[in-house]
Amino acid sequence: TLAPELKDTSPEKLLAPVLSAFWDEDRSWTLDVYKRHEGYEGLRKALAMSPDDLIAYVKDSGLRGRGGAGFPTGMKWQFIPQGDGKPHYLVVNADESEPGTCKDIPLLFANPHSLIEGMIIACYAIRSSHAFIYLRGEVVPVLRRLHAAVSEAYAAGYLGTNILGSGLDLDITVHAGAGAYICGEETALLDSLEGRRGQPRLRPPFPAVAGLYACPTVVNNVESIASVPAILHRGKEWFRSMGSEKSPGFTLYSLSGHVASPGQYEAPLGITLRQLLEMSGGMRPGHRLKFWTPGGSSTPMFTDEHLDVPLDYEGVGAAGSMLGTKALQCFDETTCVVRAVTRWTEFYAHESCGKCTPCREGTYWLVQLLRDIEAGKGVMSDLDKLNDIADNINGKSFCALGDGAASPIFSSLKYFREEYEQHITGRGCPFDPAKSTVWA
Ligand code: L3W
Ligand code: SF4
Repeated sequence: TLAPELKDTSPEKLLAPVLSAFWDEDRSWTLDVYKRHEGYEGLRKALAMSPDDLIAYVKDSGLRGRGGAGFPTGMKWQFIPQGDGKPHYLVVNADESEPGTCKDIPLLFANPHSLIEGMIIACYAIRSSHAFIYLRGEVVPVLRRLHAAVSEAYAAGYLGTNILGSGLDLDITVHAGAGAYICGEETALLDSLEGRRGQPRLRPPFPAVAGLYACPTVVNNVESIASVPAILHRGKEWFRSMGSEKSPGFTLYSLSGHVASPGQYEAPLGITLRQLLEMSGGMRPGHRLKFWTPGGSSTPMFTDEHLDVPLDYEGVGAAGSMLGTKALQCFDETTCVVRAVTRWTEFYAHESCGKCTPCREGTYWLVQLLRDIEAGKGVMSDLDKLNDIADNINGKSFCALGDGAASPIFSSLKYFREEYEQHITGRGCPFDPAKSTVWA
């Protein structure tokens, strides 16, 4: 359900970039280059509105969170109580760690000012004077770029006191995490930011009511906030002219795996994997698509039968998965699905924070079974056991990590049960490891 003007599926139309428009330009991360590309123009428009009108504007644009859940951004801002006498906080979740997900880090590396401008706009809307960026700790070059960009913004009067004469005061703190996947879960992130071990909190209360230091807090993904300046500058109608009614706008799709040209592809929501592959050069030469994830390993996998599923929240949902982070990991026919699922499950078992029993024990048990099956030591009843354990994790865990761990088990058994059975009857993996390039 692409907007009418986007029925024109020429590459120029579908890939007209916004967030990634000048990533290839020399010193794209600097304030000078950003300002040459309409930088900080959206902020001027935002500051001319009242905070309430600004929230309504972002709500009307239809922008939905790009961190995995697709929650309406303007509605999240509106949840922040007003006149409560407490400080309000904006926290940007830059703890990108989901397997396959790799859009926020390149965005921050190449264009950090789009995030900073979006943060100033968001803080004006929710009446916050202190914002945080919680960055995945391993990406030191991005940390340096962010610090440099924040310094540039202070020097130019976009941060600090009385920003652009508007009366808005704002400080931004850049915080590097210590590399735990669970700290991408918003409440674990807040605990970590407060100096505690990152473990999820019970919700409700949601962060909008009691977040950082028990104060009203908006937690948004990098890409969500970085999309806001263009919406202000070019208008909500422009944003709504892309994508579909319920999933408007543009977004970053991350193509990885056995594709000819892996990378970030910016396109309207609702594009299909077939279109993205056609435009990006397809699978690697001589190979065909076997399975793929629409939004990282936590989203149920798809097969080559799903190439025409519109990649928006409704389209992917109707086909039985989630759009998630739009991390399109593509695997060809040389890939052993049992091996892939084993590696993902090892990741979840390693990253489980241990707070709740279904996830802590269940992911460990799944790994034992999968390793046995892969090594040719499995028995047929293991397949029902896998399903049963995943069923006891899914919906019964404390946070979404548990559900994410169950996803690849369910979907791989749904589409590739025969391949599991081959491992059991053939007493080992039927794939030639020399030909499979994944995770040697
Ligand atoms: C106030 C209410 N706020 C919901 C807010 C909530 C949150 C947002 C979405 O997980 C998914 C997960 C991963 N009052 C509210 C409210 N909110 N009701 O809305 O909440 P939720 O619970 O739907 O999702 P979540 O906890 O944010 C995100 C999936 O994304 N995922 C993971 C991606 C991984 C990364 C990464 O590596 N950094 O992003 C991929 O698909 O499984 O289902 O802000 O507070 N009544
Ligand atoms: Fe921790 Fe896993 Fe439970 Fe989430 S589901 S709280 S990661 S043990």
